[in-house]
Amino acid sequence: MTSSNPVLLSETKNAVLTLSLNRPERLNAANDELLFSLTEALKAAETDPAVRVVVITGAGRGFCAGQDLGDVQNREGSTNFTEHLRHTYIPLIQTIRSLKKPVITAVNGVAAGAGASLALSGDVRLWSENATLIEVFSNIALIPDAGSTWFLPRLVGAARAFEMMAFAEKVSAADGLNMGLCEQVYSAETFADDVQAYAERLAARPLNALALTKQALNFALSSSLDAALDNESVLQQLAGDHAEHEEGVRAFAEKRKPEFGKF
Ligand code: T3D
Repeated sequence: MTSSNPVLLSETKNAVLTLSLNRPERLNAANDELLFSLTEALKAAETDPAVRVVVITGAGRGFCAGQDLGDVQNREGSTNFTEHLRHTYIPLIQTIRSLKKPVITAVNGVAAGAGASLALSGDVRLWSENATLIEVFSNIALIPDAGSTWFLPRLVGAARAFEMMAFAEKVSAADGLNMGLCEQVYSAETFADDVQAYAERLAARPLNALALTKQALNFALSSSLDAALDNESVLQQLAGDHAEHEEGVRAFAEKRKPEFGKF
């Protein structure tokens, strides 16, 4: 099923919802309409039984060039950055991180500023060989926002994150893979098909267990080992009580592949 909003294209195929940021002439730089549309589409996906995995990608040659600087220039008076972030990027990143379905960020081209934060926010990050990531904020004398200060040091360490943020240099796909900024790099020609195939493989996995796994990882990233161990024991109860678990165990005993897709 395909539907379109001028700034966000949406297509569902084989349980995979692909949301494409659609301001290609601005490398999908984000305006408020785009940020609100994306957040709303993600929230709708959470309760849509036809969707098991969400892919966020960009139309054209860019993934997302961050905040639309044209809009910034058109702002009247002094900008309330805190309010703007609280109404736009913060709910978006929180929605991605708490969504009870896997979110893949499929980085087809340049991801800059808040676009880099968005690229890093996925449960899985798949890059095209044409993808680049730039913590570009310091070029306009801002600090990294939309989660970059949380995601990046956890992936590359604080000193490396600081260097990337201070110099705003482009990271290539090959370097991004070596640094752990993405899980896979695919050829640009086959990128959309490779992302779809990966997403469909993920969609066949046990969705309730993956949602709880995501919840456990989110918790563990900012907790002590003792707290994480205890949280696992609580979430394991929720996984073990679900019909998916019964299906997995029965399939093992019957020497067949589990059919998680029906739950
Ligand atoms: O609430 C708040 O406002 C605070 C939140 C801040 C969050 C942020 O994200 S701050 C960071 C904002 N983003 C940037 O500073 C990135 C600016 N863009 C660039 O540095 C470069 O465009 C790129 C490195 C991303 C890509 O370079 P390149 O050479 O591949 O492309 P280009 O030629 O620069 O851009 C192509 C077009 O996209 C161009 O338009 P034109 O000349 O063809 O009409 C360019 O102006 C436009 N574009 C690129 N980025 C933005 C943009 N237009 C508006 N806003 C952008 N961010």
